[in-house]
Amino acid sequence: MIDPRIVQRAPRKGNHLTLLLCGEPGTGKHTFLNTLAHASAISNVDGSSTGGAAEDGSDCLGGHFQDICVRDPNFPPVSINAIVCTVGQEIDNTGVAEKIVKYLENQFSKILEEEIRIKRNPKYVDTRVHVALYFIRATGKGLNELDIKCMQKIGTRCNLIPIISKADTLTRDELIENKNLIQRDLERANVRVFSFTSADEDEDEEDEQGQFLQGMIPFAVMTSEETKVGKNSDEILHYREFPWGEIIIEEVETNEFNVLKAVLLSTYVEELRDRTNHDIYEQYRTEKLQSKAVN
Ligand SMILES: Nc1nc2c(ncn2[C@@H]2O[C@H](COP(=O)(O)OP(=O)(O)OP(=O)(O)O)[C@@H](O)[C@H]2O)c(=O)[nH]1
Ligand SMILES: [Mg+2]
Repeated sequence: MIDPRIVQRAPRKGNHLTLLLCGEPGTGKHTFLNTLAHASAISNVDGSSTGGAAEDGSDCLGGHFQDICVRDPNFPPVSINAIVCTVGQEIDNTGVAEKIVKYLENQFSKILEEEIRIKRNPKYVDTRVHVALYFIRATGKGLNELDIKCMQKIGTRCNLIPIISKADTLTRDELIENKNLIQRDLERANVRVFSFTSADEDEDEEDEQGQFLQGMIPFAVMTSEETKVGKNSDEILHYREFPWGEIIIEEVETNEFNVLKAVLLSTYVEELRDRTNHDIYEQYRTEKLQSKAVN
């Protein structure tokens, strides 16, 4: 179900997005990706720790790379390069945030090198990450230190969208309380979160939508890998079973996964790419070229 407040963009050819999914172990990163993929299963979803952008061995992020093409009848097709990175699984987590940022910067550095080449490589593949989804444990009240540190760093080099996963494990009141605590912690720590609101005040309709989305941060999502075919044979529905019955992920009105899905596959896909290119990469580029000029 698509929220009626979300305006869809007209389908575009060649929609593409590079997605980084970060968070503590077991926060539902792979399940999110599977649900987003609109497939009954993605082969190799727990995939190799190489592949994709890391094939040249220069990135050493230790993430899992996954390429998917989302063919959901409700949205234009989008091809997604996903990198799934688990944080907080080591006893000593110092350096994990830096490692992620290094990965993000390495992709910028590659394109910068390409740009200043006299003869450009026509086959150059742009591996810059357009959006980082940061998965926050539903049961934590607010943010822990590692989450704050990682998000502070990631937000400087990527469009960052925080998510509370497994929202179905909280009551409505618990969810509201947890959202408020996370919003407070994000603000206190000056985490740079993706802004949905338009700087252009003329765009009233979009700004209403932007404010609606901004107020939703962190998005509270429920996802599942269990699937069945919907009424239309091209429709795949994800469900989660409970002792009291089952829920269809796509049909739960309060599930903000459905809103986030529209954001990623349609409404903000271009904006995420544009901001990566024009704001975040541009800032990196200026810093690098200035530091070269000084040295
Ligand atoms: N109740 C509930 N469980 C979920 C949800 N999403 C995922 N899970 C379950 O949580 C467990 C972990 O999910 P994964 O997707 O493997 O988590 P992950 O973040 O990829 O974990 P790592 O690879 O260890 O970092 C699985 O048993 C999922 O079925 C959800 O929305 N609600
Ligand atoms: Mg996983």
